Amino acid sequence: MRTLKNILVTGGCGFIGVNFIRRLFKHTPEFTGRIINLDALTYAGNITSLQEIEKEFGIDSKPESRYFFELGDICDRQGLETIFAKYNIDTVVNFAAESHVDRSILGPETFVKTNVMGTFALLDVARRRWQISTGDPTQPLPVSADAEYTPGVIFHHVSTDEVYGSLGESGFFTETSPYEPRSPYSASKAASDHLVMAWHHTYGLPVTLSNCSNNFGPFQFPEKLIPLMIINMLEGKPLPVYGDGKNIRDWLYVDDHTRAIWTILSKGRTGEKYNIGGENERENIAIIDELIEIVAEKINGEPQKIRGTIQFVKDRPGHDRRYAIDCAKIKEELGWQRETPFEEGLAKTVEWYMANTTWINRIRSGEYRYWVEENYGRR
Ligand code: NAD
Ligand code: TDX
Repeated sequence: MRTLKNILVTGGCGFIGVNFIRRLFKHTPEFTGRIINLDALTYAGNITSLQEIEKEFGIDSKPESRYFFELGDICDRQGLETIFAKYNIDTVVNFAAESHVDRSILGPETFVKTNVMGTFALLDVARRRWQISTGDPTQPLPVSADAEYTPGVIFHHVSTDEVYGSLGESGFFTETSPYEPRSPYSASKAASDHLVMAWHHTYGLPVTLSNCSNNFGPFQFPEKLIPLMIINMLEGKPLPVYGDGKNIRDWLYVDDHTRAIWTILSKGRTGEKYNIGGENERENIAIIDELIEIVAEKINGEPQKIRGTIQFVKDRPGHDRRYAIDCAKIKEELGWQRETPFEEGLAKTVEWYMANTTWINRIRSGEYRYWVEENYGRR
């Protein structure tokens, strides 16, 4: 078991990052280290999602503080160098990314910048800080697959099942499935995965990599299918279904994903990649149908009336038909398995969005960005 002391979490103000940080502080007693959350606070980053953690564990940056926030971009090498030195970083968990497929189709450039160049910058700075050099520190580091690193350091990269492309009616993605990305988003994530593995094979950097299926749960930005549908149902707005609605995704409750990442960090083998999935395939239209039933029951409404707001719209270009994950490796090797049944996760998610209208309204009004402006000037 690795003991992780100073974890640099990138993109910690996004959906999965927030859930990960909350899990570590609230539900992982064996974690006694510090988290340094580096986030550029793009449209998807919401600092207010971690207010409670900041209050309890940030304690105004006193010596006993265990939570720190750094506003910055993972592409900024100088900034990364400073953070590595300031906090003596021994672990990186790289969540930071542009994550929405539709946005990648409209504007791919930031995807290449953050997902590819950002991951490159992080890898390179981690290598520079962690590789033990017996030579002249002003000279370039010796290149070797057997290079020595500070004991215990680990670089974990969070990736997606979308790198494997689209499945037909049968079959599953395994860790050895060929990469066949088809959207600008998945192509940029695939590139980042290749860089991570290259840094391991060429320079010996201790890395782990995970490819996860579709997550859902609290704090997800309402551009993604499940929160978008819940909010639109609650507000009586149309429910836009792409194409015929029969595209299949493998859904995983976010808590199960963050627990899998913690498991890999603690005991995953370096140089290995692990698939994480919910073994829970659903057609989009079936998910929407389940959500309609849950929402109708909770608001005392008529499912049929909500169903009437479904609108089949133009399909997403290059829309992958089916994803399905074989996660036997993480189950057998590391003992992880999904715990939250899909229906339970879905009900909890609906309840969360119903109870957190302030969070939703802040996103709508952009109010969560005031904090950035007040503290760092207008961006
Ligand atoms: P998200 O879009 O909700 O959050 C991304 C976060 O990264 C935001 O806080 C944003 O401000 C930050 N960020 C963006 N660019 C940055 C930059 N240049 N420097 C620093 N911070 C930056 O994403 P998410 O859904 O939480 O996904 C997190 C990671 O998990 C991503 O790498 C994504 O590819 C991967 N993933 C997501 C899912 C899913 O279903 N959401 C599934 C598999 C893998
Ligand atoms: O309004 C919608 N209508 C619709 O039919 C939206 C937003 C989506 N969809 C469909 C497209 C997909 O088939 O629902 C499915 C899920 O769409 P998204 O929520 O956009 O997720 P997806 O494109 O599958 O990608 C997600 O899972 C893998 C995350 O956004 C990625 O970051 C992750 O890597």
